[in-house]
Amino acid sequence: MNIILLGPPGAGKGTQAGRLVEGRGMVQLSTGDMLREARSSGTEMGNRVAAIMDAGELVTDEIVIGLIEEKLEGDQGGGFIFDGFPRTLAQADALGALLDKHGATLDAVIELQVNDDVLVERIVGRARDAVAAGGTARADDNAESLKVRLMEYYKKTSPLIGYYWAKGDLTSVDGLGDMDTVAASIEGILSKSS
Ligand code: B4P
Repeated sequence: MNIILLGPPGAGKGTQAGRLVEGRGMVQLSTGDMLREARSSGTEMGNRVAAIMDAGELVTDEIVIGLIEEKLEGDQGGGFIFDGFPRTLAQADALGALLDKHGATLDAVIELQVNDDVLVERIVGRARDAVAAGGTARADDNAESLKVRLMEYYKKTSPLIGYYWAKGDLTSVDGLGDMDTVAASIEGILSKSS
């Protein structure tokens, strides 16, 4: 089973993907994690994406699609969770073509719905917790970058809701509940799709 977790920054895509890895043995493909790994490795590509991410903007489709393409060559295990990918219509088209190429299907697209006030609270909370624990906050977890991240989401990513709805793949989930409640809603959807 291959699924997409869609939603604004801080909606809980990464959190819920982690639950699905534990509970269902699925493989998480987080483009955010891949890009953070690339930037910390100091490669040319990593240096290029660092400034874009810190400003809260989307990294180019070409780079992100290339990262996903590499991962899809690997073992499919219990199926893929696309966490934070696709984020643009071009990425959605590319994912469709890549899945076709591998003879794979997309089984569900789950949209996590959370309002802006709660998103801001969660991201600011994550930054505060990281500092309180003696670490450093993610460079893009600040009010200024978050404003850009939200604008990018509404402008470039939210059109994917209509795109997948028209294909009959989309289910929306209330992402405002606690983590266990959201996880139970997702499990309910996936057990119907499998
Ligand atoms: P991501 O790493 O994907 O980060 P995100 O959207 O901010 O977070 P997510 O929704 O996963 O929230 P999380 O579970 O962590 O992207 C970072 C950047 O990478 C982007 O801005 C962009 O620059 C770049 N990028 C990534 N993918 C790209 C692509 N495809 N194309 C172009 N650029 C791309 O949760 C956040 C917080 O909320 C956590 O502290 C968590 O504990 C808390 N939380 C989660 N669920 C909760 C709940 N139910 N209740 C209370 N708190 C909750």
